[in-house]
Amino acid sequence: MHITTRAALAASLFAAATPLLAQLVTAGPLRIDQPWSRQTAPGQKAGGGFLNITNQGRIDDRLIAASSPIANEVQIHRMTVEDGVMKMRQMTDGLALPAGKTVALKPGGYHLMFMGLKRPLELGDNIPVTLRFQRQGAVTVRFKVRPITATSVSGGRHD
Ligand SMILES: [Cu+2]
Repeated sequence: MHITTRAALAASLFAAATPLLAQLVTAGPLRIDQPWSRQTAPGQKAGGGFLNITNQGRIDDRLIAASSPIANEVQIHRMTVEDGVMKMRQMTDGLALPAGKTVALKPGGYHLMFMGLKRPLELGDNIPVTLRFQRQGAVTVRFKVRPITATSVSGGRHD
């Protein structure tokens, strides 16, 4: 009984880990790791984008904008708790990428928001997204679409 359960658990962990092999892109001193998104329901107009960005250089950089053909607009967001309520805020000045540090964009924290989706994000899609950095310029990476159950963002809404 235990063995069966453990085998099933191992199998599900493996399945969950597989998409993480996705992609590593470097742009000068910037290393962009594991860009991913979540599948969306029909009619859903916004979706989240997640990735890790490591600045391996000695000079700070900044993610200042992003765009994608699948959305009218891609915004940089931050999840905050205000009066006990989770809210998402647009970071209009972009996201600082300090020298020597990794910044994680993940559910519940910083993330990209695909606003005005032109079609649903489907499992297995690789969405092209162009990231624009203050120093490094534009870099296009592909966001792998993972199952909606991959993680759960608890609450959060756009003002
Ligand atoms: Cu958001």
